Amino acid sequence: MSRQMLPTPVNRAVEATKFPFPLPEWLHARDGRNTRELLLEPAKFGLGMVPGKAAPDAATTMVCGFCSTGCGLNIHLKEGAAVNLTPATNYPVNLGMACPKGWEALNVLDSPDRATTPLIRDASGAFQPTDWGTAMRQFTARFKDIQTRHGNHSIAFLSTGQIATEEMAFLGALAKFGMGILHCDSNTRQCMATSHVAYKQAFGFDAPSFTYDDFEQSDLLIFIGANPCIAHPIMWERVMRNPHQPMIVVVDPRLTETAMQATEHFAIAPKSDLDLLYSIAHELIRNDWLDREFIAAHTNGFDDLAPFVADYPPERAAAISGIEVQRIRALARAIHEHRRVSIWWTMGVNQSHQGVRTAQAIINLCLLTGNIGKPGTGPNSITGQCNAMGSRIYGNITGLYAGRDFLNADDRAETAAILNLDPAVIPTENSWPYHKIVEGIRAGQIKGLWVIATNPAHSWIQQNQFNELLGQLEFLVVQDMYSTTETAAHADLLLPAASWGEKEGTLINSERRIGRIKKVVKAPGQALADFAIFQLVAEYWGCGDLFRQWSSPADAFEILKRFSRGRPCDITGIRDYAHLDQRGGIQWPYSEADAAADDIAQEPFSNERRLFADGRFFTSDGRAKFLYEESHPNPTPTSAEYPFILNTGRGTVAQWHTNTRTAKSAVLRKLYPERIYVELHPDDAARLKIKPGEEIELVSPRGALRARTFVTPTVQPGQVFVPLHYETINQLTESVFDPYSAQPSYKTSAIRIQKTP
Ligand SMILES: Nc1nc2c(c(=O)[nH]1)N[C@H]1C(S)=C(S)[C@@H](COP(=O)(O)OP(=O)(O)OC[C@H]3O[C@@H](n4cnc5c(=O)[nH]c(N)nc54)[C@H](O)[C@@H]3O)O[C@H]1N2
Ligand SMILES: Nc1nc2c(c(=O)[nH]1)N[C@H]1C(S)=C(S)[C@@H](COP(=O)(O)OP(=O)(O)OC[C@H]3O[C@@H](n4cnc5c(=O)[nH]c(N)nc54)[C@H](O)[C@@H]3O)O[C@H]1N2
Ligand code: SF4
Ligand SMILES: [Mo]
Repeated sequence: MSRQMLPTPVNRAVEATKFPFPLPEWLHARDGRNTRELLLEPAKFGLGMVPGKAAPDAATTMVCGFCSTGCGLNIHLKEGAAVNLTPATNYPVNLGMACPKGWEALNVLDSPDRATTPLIRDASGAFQPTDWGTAMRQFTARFKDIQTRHGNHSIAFLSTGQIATEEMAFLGALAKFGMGILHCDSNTRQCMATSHVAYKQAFGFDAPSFTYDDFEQSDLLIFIGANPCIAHPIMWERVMRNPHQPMIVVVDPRLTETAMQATEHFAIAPKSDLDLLYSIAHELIRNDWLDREFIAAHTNGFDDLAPFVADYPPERAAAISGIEVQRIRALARAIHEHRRVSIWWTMGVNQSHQGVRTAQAIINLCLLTGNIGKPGTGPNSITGQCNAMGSRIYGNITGLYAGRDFLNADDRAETAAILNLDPAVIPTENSWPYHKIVEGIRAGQIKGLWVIATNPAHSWIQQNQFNELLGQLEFLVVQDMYSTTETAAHADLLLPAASWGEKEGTLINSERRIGRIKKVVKAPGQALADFAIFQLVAEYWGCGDLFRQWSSPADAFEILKRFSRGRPCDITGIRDYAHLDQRGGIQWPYSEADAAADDIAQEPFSNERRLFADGRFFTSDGRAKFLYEESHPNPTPTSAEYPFILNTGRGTVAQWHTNTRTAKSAVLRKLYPERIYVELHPDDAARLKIKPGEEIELVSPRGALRARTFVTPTVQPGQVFVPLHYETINQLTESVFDPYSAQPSYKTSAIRIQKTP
């Protein structure tokens, strides 16, 4: 790697932009808005300080277990145990940087509410500690009893994008082929389902094509519904290193930290992205700003797309999105005039009533202009959780391993052959998606639920309804590293899990890079790695013999290699875990042929791999598809009674989701507001006579919450923003889903605000 090791923002102000509006005292912590300062001067904030520990005698590198950036962290060891960490300078992802969560990753492991023994709910409703044997016997007896009385499909699981690929893959096999569980899903549904479906339909495989170097190679970067300054700060640092004086456009209803640092901010009306994107396609076609050669050679459907978007002139989009016609035209022209255009999207797109079509409208723009497969280009979905990508490919949840299909007999036969199983154990139908499982609980079809490494009682949409349904279950098992999560509060049985840093395996980041996690800390008490818990379940369930091959994470990795052979995600060239260490992670695909070529190459191995350089996609004819559909208005419009649009998302760089982990670090706690707050425009505050800092009530037909007001012009009038990290947030959200991906639309609920009585 010839890169400089330290961040050198070349083209933009080195000084972090200060938040341009006055911040109240209680929000000063939210100088975390000013995340660059946290990244560039971590010691100033007490990050990475572990007083009182012994001097290290060795170090090892592993990837961070929070977000999908997948930063490399050097773990400093004393006699094999972690004493401290620092961001790896030679890891191709982060080049010596980490955000506060990464710096504090070891410290959150040490907490009095770690689950250290299995816990069984007693008759009085209290948790009682027990041993693994008792817990497993109860697990098996209760779930089997439900299956006997209500049929195989009456138990379900909800899992995660935050455990190792080997673990989620093993769980998928165990539950679906060993335990007779059909219905299962994961929190990846809340997050990446839209991107998964959008890519699969357009490219024939769920294949984001980019590599992080593209952040540095683009001359026009467009971020749609993405706030990387807060959610993916190290990716944003890669943008800051871009030497091409890039134009940066942010499309977001809020003036986010990212928008503040961009060249242009398009303060779009919520959920009008599809109209905006179609109008840009309209302009590109009308002006013949197209890569006609690319379209002819590598795509299908252009002849139908052109008349379709003819109905979406900028005037129409302007009326809906609030973006002026001239700015829409100028953006189309900018896409035409720049040589390397990349469009990045995250939850502002994926969490929408038409998320899949919006993602595909982004893909269409790149296909129209040939901005794909080349450095600095691409329709690029940024993933969220550290291993959402692993769950998309190897979760064995919505499809069989490595992009295979439950409905396809050949795929089932191959799967059975690779696992040495009777094909009859493989379901011939698809699982219900998350929201159908929830409905299944309501309808009494699902009676038992196993929740692994996710906290839906906080994070699932329309919380009151969901939590009521948890109470209807006959048996709820929660497998978590802490015993005090909102979901654990409803559990009949809690299984204590070892966490990141306490177990082995691999994670796959946003740019398809497979990196290692390692055991550098002993798990507390009797907590076990999720992998080991699944092994116990297999034995107690009585199907252990089917899964002898899954004897360790490293063996599971070998199984995944076999599933990947000849597929777009081929990783047969990765020799073993040590190979991942040597190479600073490896991006898929990496076939045996790739590895052989690398081994004889004179040049140092290039650690940046892009897809589609040859214009061949994974569809049967090798062409990408233009996909589109009429845009529909947001199904949850405001009304006289509920006149505000509630937007939700990431609040600070120091908070992670439901805050089970990040609340455990004293340093992180200082970097975010302790109490829930709502961002409200000054005009609305004045009209409603709400003072800054006043506690107000937010009400939807589904629930209510109280929050402190942060009066700020970063939100538009008529819109409010509340971070998702506080327990009550999903009281207000409404069950609306994308029809293709079934991903919840978390960002556009109609609510009213009122003074507290
Ligand atoms: N610090 C921190 N980092 C994280 C996480 C965390 O919890 N904390 N979580 C990780 C995970 S799992 C994920 S999925 C990612 C999410 O990363 P992001 O998607 O970047 O984060 P969000 O804040 O959820 O949403 C992004 C933006 O979408 C905007 N938005 C809302 N509605 C619309 C709309 O209709 N159109 C457009 N164009 N934009 C809209 C919001 O205003 C918000 O600024 O972050 C990852 N990184
Ligand atoms: N309103 C609103 N709601 C949202 C969103 C939004 O933007 N707005 N975003 C959605 C998105 S994108 C996401 S990804 C979800 C996230 O929602 P969740 O997945 O529910 O959130 P987390 O807090 O990450 O939950 C992970 C759980 O796993 C536990 N855990 C951590 N490591 C391990 C481990 O190794 N093993 C085990 N067994 N347990 C472990 C943690 O303690 C925690 O309880 O939230 C969604 N909810
Ligand atoms: S940016 Fe993401 S992967 Fe990197 S240190 Fe922060 S949380 Fe970890
Ligand atoms: Mo997510």
